[in-house]
Amino acid sequence: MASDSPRALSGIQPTAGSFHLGNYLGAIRQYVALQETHDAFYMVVDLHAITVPQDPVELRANTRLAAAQLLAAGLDPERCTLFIQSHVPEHAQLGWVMNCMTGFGEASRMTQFKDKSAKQGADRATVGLFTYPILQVADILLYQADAVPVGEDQRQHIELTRDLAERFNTRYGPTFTIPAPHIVREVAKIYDLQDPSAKMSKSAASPKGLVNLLDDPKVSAKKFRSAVTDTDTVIRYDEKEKPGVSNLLTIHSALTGTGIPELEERYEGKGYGALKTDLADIFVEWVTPFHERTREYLGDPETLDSVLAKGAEKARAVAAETLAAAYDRLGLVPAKH
Ligand code: AQP
Repeated sequence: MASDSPRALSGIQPTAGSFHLGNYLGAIRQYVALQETHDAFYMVVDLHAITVPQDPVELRANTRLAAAQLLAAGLDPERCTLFIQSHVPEHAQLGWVMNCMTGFGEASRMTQFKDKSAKQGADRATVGLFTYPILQVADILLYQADAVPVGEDQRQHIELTRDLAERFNTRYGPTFTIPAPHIVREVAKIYDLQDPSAKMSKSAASPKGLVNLLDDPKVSAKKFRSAVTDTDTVIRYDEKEKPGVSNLLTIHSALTGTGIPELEERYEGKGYGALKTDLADIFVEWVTPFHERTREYLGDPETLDSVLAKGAEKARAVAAETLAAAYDRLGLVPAKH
C-alpha cells in the first residue's frame, strides 16, 4: 500500500514454537487484510518476549519461526513492512520517554500485568513485564499508526496508548497520531476448547484446549473432536448459555466464511458430534498448506533474513523521524554528527 494510506501497526511475540488459533483469528488475519488498505508495519516483538525468562537458543529460533508463520499466513513483504522489533532501536528509546509520561498508578491498572504476573507468582514478575504496555505504546506511536489490529485482550493497552499520545501532544505540541484499536468483534476472543470461559492462550493450565497451528494436524483434529460443549444437543449461538458451542460456531464461521445463522440451520437436529467432526476436518484442510508454506520459508533462511533486513530498514526510517521529533519537543539537545 502507498505510504500516503492510513498506517497500521501490530506486533506478535515469539514466545512459543507455534502461534495458536486465537492469535491467528484474533490478530494475524486482520494483519493480512489491512495490508491491502493500509501502509502496514508488523513486527515480531522479541523485546516483549524477554519480559519473561527465555532460553536464548529457543528465542532466536522462535523469532525466525514467527516471521515464517506470518509470511505463511499471508503477509506479503511487497505489501507490508515486516521486521524484528530489536532491529529498530528507537522502540527502546521512545519506550523510555513513554515510561516517563506514565503514572505508576496508571500502569498498575493494566489487567494483563495482573493476569500474567499472577500466573508466574507476583514476586517473580519483572519490572519489564510491568512496563511492557508502555513499550507497546512506543511501538505504536513511532509509526504514527491510525489502526492497531489486536484481539480484545489488548484493548486496554490501546486506550493507554491514546491517553499517553494525547498527554504528550497537549504538553509538548502535536507529535503523535492518536491510534484506534482495530478489533473484529466476532473473533476478538477465541476461547479454550476445554474451558470455554477462558481465552485460548499458550499459557493455559492444560494444552488440551489449545490449538497450535504447527502441531501435528491429527493432534489438533482430536482436540476439536473432544471439545467441551454442554449437556444439551441443540446447536445454537448463545455465548452465555452455550459458550463451548458458540466458540466452535465462531471458529467454523471464521474458517469457512459461512454465516452463523446458516450454520445453525445446517446443523439443526444433527448433534454436537457432526459439528466437531466437520470442524476438525475444516481445520486440517486449512492448516496443512500453512505447514507447508511455513516450512518453505524456514528452509530458505537467506530470503527470510533479507525480508526482515529490508523491513527493518524501512521501519527505521519512519521510527527515527518520529523519535527525533519527540526528543526535540522534549527539549533534548540534538547530537552533532
Ligand atoms: N484467544 C485469543 N483470541 C483472539 N485474539 C487473541 N490474541 C491472543 N490470544 C487470543 C491476540 O494475538 C495477538 C498476539 O498476542 P501476543 O503476541 O501478545 O500473544 P499473547 O497474548 O502472549 O498470546 P497468549 O497465548 O494470550 O499468551 P499468554 O498466554 O502469555 O497470555 C494479540 O493481538 C492478541 O490480542
